[in-house]
Amino acid sequence: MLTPPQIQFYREQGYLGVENVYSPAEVEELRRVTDEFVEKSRAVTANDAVFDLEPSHTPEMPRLRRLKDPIKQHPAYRRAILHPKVLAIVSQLIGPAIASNGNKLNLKLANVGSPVEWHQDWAFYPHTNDDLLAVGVAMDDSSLENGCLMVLPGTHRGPILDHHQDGMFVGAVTEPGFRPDGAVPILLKAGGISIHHTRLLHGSAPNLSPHARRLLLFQYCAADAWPLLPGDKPWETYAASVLQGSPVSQPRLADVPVRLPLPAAKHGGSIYENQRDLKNAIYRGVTAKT
Ligand SMILES: O=C(O)CCC(=O)C(=O)O
Repeated sequence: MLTPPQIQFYREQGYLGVENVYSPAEVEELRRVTDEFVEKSRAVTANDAVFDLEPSHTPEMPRLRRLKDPIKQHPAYRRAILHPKVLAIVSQLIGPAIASNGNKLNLKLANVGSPVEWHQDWAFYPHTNDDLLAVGVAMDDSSLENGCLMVLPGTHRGPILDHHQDGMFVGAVTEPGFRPDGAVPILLKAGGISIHHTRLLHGSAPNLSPHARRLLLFQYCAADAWPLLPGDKPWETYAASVLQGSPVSQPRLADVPVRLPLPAAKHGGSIYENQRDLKNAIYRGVTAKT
């Protein structure tokens, strides 16, 4: 459980790192299962509903960039999103009735891991209130060298910046002159978690090191936060996403800033695909070995 100072830090700064949440055995299982998916990706030649590949991926040298919707791909990931310690921590921050509006595994494999340009998650999925956060499960020690998550403290209390380019959503901040000055890293040991508020500005550099940085990302939201852009079968999808507590049909409306991620990104799919055409990339030129 979080201490009152940790909760206060999260409320003020919009993020938190918590060590020793997953046991070494739990991390080991996640690594083993993930290695199996990297093996499977050898047979995959183009991005699909499950695999997102680094541009340099080949069958001989499989370079899986993201495993999409991991909780549907293997029970170990499903167990991880339902981890009692994590649900207890998340309950302290957004209340006991919790749904999930997404999950993914960003691999950032050694020497090739792609960067994630600066963005606010809320720009991708605005809801009726902003009691949403993302938990990152560190499957490896994460450091500046292997492309740990970087955040701009306190920005969850500020505006939602423009994520559009040439009139289309592009999945990254496009405000002229934006620089992530004052960014801080969330450094973690394997088994620790990062937590960031849905409106917090964050991004991460490419992995220039010989050490993988696999980060399992679980998005949690208060069960009374409803997406402003529901997908297919809105009730069924929502009800199935409730992890703790009961579904509610009376969303809570808060006074929150919203910019819709529309018109939709030219390259649909993962954030890496969305950000492909970004002109003012912060990490362009910071190249990893291939
Ligand atoms: O993998 C990372 O370092 C950042 C991930 C992220 O922000 C995202 O996928 O939305």
